[in-house]
Amino acid sequence: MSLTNTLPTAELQALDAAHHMHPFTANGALGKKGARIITRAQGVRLTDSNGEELIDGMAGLWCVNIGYGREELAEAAARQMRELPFYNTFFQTSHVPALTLAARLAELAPGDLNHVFFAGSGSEANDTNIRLVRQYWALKGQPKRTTIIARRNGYHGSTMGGGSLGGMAAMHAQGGLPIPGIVHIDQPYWWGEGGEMTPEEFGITRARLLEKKILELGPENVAAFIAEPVQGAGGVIIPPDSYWPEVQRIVDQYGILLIADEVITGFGRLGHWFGSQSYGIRPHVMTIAKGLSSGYQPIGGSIVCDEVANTIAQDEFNHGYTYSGHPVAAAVALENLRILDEEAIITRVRNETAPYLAQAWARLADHPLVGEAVSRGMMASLALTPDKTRRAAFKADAGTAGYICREYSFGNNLVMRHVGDRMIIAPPLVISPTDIDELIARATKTLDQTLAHLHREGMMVAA
Ligand code: PXG
Repeated sequence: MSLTNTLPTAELQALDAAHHMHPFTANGALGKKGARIITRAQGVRLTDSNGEELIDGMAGLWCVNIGYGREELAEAAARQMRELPFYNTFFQTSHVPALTLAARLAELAPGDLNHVFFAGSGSEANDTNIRLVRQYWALKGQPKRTTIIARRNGYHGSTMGGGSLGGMAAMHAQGGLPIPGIVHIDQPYWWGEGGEMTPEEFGITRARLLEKKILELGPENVAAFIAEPVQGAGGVIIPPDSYWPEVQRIVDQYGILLIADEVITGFGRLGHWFGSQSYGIRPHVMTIAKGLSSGYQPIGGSIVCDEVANTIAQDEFNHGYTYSGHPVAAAVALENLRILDEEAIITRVRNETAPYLAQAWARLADHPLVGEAVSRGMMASLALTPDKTRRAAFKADAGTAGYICREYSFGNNLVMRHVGDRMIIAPPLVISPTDIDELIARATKTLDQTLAHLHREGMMVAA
């Protein structure tokens, strides 16, 4: 049985509208418009139910690192389903896929990040991290160390824990977030918030907010700091070079734990296995998901250093998920890691395609609508602005221009997202220079159309 193209598009859209509640969506409005139905994919391209072909500039949702259509992963899943489709790892049992994947991750992860606690997603893994770091300090005889410092406009998932660690105002406005014991400091977003400072000065200033917050709370009450090496969902915010070294100094000085949320930056996106390696940071815990399986199966986890894991091991850790280390997901992840490694995909990103993308993308900064065009590895973003000389925001509500741009982009068969008035891409790591050229051509056309639209509607007005 095939689940694709069983019905005409309009009927699929009607069923979707009637029964399917989409995440992060005003479902009433989408129901009227109709969702775009994606039916198949190959390489970096998606096909929709009308037969249109799109370049997937977002690698699914920042996850399809090896690209679509890799038979080996389908085979790995089928083989594992036949052999052992499920078993748990709770009650003194283990299985080969989970233990092999844990060992492989220990090999790949830097330093003494040698232990893995599995989850089904990045959100679940961050919920694990909250309990893990608090339990660590409790076992160290410092039970008051419970507060976790995170950042505004960071994203760490959508569970109660993940959504609380995240600093998304729109999420905190709903459902009673954040939970107690989590506080936020400002992000290192120079273009939007740096004022008259140089990026380097601003990076130091924003890093020192961590120190200020630790001192305000009392270091004896602080468990950990969590951050993404590069903010993804927040708009691909690339921190100034001065930021991470100063954060590392502060974390070391006050002896708090550092959690690097590598859900997006892990598995090659920044040209190394982990973003922490790109920035030279030494986390105690890394959150992983997405690129771990290239999205072919839902799987996430926490990679934990010797000191934290050995301490946690002293007592029962009352935490876990049915699907922690799911054998099919683990088998698929292992096959994905094999392909990333043996095909030298990450090396190619670092030495060839990321520099190529960086050059091509940077040229978009010449466009009259673009205030900055930045990239790191296979993550890139543009700031749309009505006045680039002043790094100005639009008079219209944040996200109005960005949404218009996104609509043109989808119309041009390029999946490029907007976060407020920033446009973002994070294509599969296997994208070729020719496809990068095509992506840039569609993005340029999109910017031209958006600029014409904003002029027409009298919206090129600064706040
Ligand atoms: N941490 C980071 C850094 C993420 O980007 C999560 C945790 C949560 O992972 P799960 O697997 O629970 O979704 C993420 C997820 C967006 C968008 O709009 C980004 C994510 C998820 C959904 C939407 O860019 N990132």
